[in-house]
Amino acid sequence: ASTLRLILGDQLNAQHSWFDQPDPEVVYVLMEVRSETDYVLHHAQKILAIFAAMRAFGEHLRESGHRVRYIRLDDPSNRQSLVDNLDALAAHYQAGCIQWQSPDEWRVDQALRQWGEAWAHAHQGATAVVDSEHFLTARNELPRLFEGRKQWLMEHFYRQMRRRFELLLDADGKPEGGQWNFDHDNRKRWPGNPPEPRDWRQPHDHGALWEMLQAQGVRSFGDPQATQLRWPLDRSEALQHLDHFITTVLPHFGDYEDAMSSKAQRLFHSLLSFALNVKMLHPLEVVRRAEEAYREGRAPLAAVEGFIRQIIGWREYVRGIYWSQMPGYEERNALAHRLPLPAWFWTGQTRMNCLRHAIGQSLETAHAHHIQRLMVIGNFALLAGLDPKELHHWYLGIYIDAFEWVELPNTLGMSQWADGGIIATKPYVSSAAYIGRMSDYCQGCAYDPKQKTSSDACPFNALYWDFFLRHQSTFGNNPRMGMAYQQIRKMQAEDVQALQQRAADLRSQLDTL
Ligand code: FAD
Ligand code: DLZ
Ligand code: SF4
Repeated sequence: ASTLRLILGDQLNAQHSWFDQPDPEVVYVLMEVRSETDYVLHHAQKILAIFAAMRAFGEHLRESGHRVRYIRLDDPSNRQSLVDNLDALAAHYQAGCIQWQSPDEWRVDQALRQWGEAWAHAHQGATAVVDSEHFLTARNELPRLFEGRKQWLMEHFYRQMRRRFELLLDADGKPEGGQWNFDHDNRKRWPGNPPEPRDWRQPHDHGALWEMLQAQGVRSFGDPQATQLRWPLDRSEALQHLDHFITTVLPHFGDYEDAMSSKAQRLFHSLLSFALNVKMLHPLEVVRRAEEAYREGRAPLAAVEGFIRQIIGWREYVRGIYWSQMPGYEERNALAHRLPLPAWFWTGQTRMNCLRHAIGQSLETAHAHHIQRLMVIGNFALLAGLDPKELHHWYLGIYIDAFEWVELPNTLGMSQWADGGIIATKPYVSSAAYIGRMSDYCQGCAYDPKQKTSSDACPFNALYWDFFLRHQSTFGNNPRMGMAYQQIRKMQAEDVQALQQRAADLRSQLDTL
């Protein structure tokens, strides 16, 4: 009897030990299915890039001598769900054993487990779940690493990872440069120089794939760029992207990590999240390359440390949070926020320049960098009181790198405080002052960043104070938010009332802003 091995669309890891040796008894299975295209409304580029990368991976396996069954979306035999197709394939290949790599999403993990149990029982077959050989920590490791601690601080986790993988340590095992974290060096405004790196990535023509998706009625949004898709579609392209980032972009990553500009999109971010999340690149190879650039004097410590922290720190940490909180995490709504997303989330058509730019760029490229996601879009959503689950679906759909294990904790936890503060010790909110400091968005905005209550006042300002007023019972005693409440106590009653009135007006007409 043969063995079937399922490979999911975000498991395109050519280095996996599964592929060490071709085995004529083993059939590798990849499938394009409606259950995966339709669980949320996706950006067109996300579907195109995943399908194109899956197809390239199937080809690569075939060329390496493996047996591959690739089910295309429009294949007449396609039953359009992972488990229904597995049923049919198991019968077709008279499989005695079905194997899969640990899925990263709770929904898929559950579906495969339940199906596998029933199938093994009915057919006296065997199933096996193997590690995806990608992450640096085990799925359920986080609670143990934080045992006995009230707050699960990322920084604590990060230092353990630095030690465990001996990254940026000096000869005595102390942190390179005498400190673990150089964040305070990484908050510069971008003056327009050095110039944003030119987009050198090779465009791919996926017009035919796009036509197939349309003929099949797959719904999506955003600019497909079907004839010039620029995301890396196999490991060798991903390695070229990594090379380019390390040699020409990383040196400036730190300085402008938090900067935003209407004259730039990616600034000095790596654009590696898609390649990492579909497992074309291993996190350790990426961070070792960055460390090497520092050791050889090609990139400053603050940039390299900041970059490494995102990958061995935040990325692994949010995954641990996800698995410690699922199922049910997506239902959390600690601040009881219920407003629907304004229509301009789908068009970018708002007069607020920061949001027009951040959302417009997301629709155009399926990417926005961290501060755009957190301090423009997420910040506005939190201040306005948008429904966190609806927002979660929007983030899960729009970004090229969005997979639930990483998107959900970032959106619902870090950005919306909807988990009651597991990830963020205080909500990430700001008025126009922060956005004005970190970007040029406010110049040339229809709204005035200095005004609070006039009809042309920046909406962030009144919404900011109203947020603290509305949530005084939750945050009033939080020492990290004492400053804001102190300022409120100093305000005149009529000023407070004017802020609240302006905020109520704004919240009642979000679509028109
Ligand atoms: P860089 O800035 O170059 O960073 C390098 C790498 O570090 C990234 O590729 C990514 O793998 C990792 N990284 C950085 N920040 C984080 C973080 N907070 N959590 C996890 N990994 C991180 N990242 C995703 O990969 N998928 C998502 O769906 C996602 N959703 C987000 C939603 C919100 C509301 C916020 C605030 C952040 C989200 N992030 C998500 C984190 C981060 O914004 C992206 O990883 C980053 O913008 C990807 O672009 P880049 O590769 O150029 O990143
Ligand atoms: C995101 C996505 C899409 C759009 N389509 C597919 C697909 O057709 N087949 C597949 O195997 N995977 C797809 N994916 C990625 C999956 O959603 C991802 O594997 C799960 O979220 C598990 O993490
Ligand atoms: Fe955004 Fe307000 Fe600045 Fe306009 S004035 S760009 S809305 S922060």
